[in-house]
Amino acid sequence: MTQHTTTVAGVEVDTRHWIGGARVASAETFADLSPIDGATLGEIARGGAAEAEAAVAAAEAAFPAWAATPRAERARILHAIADGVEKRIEDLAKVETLDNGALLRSHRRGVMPRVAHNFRFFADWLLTLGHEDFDTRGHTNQVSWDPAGPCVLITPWNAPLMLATWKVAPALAAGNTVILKPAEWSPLTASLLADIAAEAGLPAGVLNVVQGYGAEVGNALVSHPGVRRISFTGSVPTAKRIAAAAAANLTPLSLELGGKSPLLVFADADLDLAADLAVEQYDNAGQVCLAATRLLVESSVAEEFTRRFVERAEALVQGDSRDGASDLGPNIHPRQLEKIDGFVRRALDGGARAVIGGGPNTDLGGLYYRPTLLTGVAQDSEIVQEEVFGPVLTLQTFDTEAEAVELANDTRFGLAATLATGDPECAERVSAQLVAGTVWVNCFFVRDLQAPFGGSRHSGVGREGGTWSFDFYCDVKNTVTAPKGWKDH
Ligand code: TXE
Repeated sequence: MTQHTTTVAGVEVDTRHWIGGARVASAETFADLSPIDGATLGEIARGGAAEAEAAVAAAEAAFPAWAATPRAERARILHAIADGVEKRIEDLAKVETLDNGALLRSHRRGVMPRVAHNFRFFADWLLTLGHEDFDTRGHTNQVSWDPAGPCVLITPWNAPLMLATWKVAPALAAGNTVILKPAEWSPLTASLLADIAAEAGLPAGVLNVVQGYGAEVGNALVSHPGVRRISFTGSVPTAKRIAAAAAANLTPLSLELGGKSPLLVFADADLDLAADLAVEQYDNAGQVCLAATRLLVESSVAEEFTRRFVERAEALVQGDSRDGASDLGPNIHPRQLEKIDGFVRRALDGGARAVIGGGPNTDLGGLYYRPTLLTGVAQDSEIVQEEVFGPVLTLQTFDTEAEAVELANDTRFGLAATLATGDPECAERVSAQLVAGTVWVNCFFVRDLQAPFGGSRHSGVGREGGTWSFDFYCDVKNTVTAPKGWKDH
């Protein structure tokens, strides 16, 4: 008989879908492996067209009542979900760590509290959304934020619950119903979220979770005409497939894709800070869309910057993500490790030099890749142009501000950029010329949920965060009312 639950780090996780307030099995399953030691964590339901159909039907059925639920009540339930997340931080952190291999200490201290905050933030923001009223020749214009309908949210494996709830929370707050399809390499915490939401009193069918492969259930969901919004975080090729499917139904979509972001280090920068910022780019074993993987350093300080960077990078401890001493865990999957190593091998064959790293960590075995810094790389080379999504940075030098900007902007991406400089005017000038959704000056990863978030060019379409999220997840309507007694046109 098929097992419907699995126990991971002492936590019971249901491996079936969550559709219309009930657990639903599939005839087929797929194995979910831990990147830490390759152990099978569970056999997960492998959804297809039938499960997609059922989930959209459940979301459509639940929509009218949830959309009509007063905002204060929706906000109350979202806060109750946040309470549930906070109560289960330890469970969520342990399960996520085994499932995607990111550090247990960051899941505990940073990520899971932030998951709860995602719900609290959008619950509170919902209550601030006013009606925008204005007058046209005595007529009142009233702009309202109407819920759009069922939303399909497709999420990746690098920060599974964080990225899922960053979409789920505003979609629900806005009065929509949701079908969440987590990545097949990290499906577990989405299932726990379904439990938490149900316990918090979220009505059946308002949040549905379907498991399975992108090309199967994912494709069926994004192609469904009943879906009113699609929000996706993942790779560029998949985004193009989703956009093509959405086009058939004119479904509005928001795409948050990869990057090849620069860190510009100017000669007047605090070089210790710059080196700290650069080493931070190895976080989550480099599997961060925002990572500034191209270090662009002013020639006059390149040698000293490199010395300080290498000192810090060599002090990083690589090991089991559950160990509090580890700074860097494994990469997610054997395929991802192969992909990372392929990029590095081709760069080395093409004449690049590995200042540090340059291959898998053979002392540890498994999926650990050594933090790598490559120099001697050409601007038009693959390693400078393509997202590696592993602990691999390149270093190039520049001599003028204009050259720095030119190099920074010369990829097809435009997600983020980081500047290290002691000159606020330089920061202002350079920031104004960069193509990026977010620019950080002398800092990195500081992120407020009310700020717009997203990328330009191939890094994405649209912005989410604060009002931008409600813009996307709502059908904004203008109602024009004539004054009393008005007869003429
Ligand atoms: O991503 P995919 P993959 C980048 C990163 C990484 C590369 C490949 O460079 O190396 O993408 O990762 C679902 N219809 N990023 O292959 O395919 C899939 O099931 C509907 C950057 O894992 O984009 C999963 O849930 N859904 C990134 C999700 O899409 C489909 C984070 C992401 O998978 C689908 C992750 C389809 N046809 C990877 N095909 C970031 N922006 O942070 C797949 N999916």
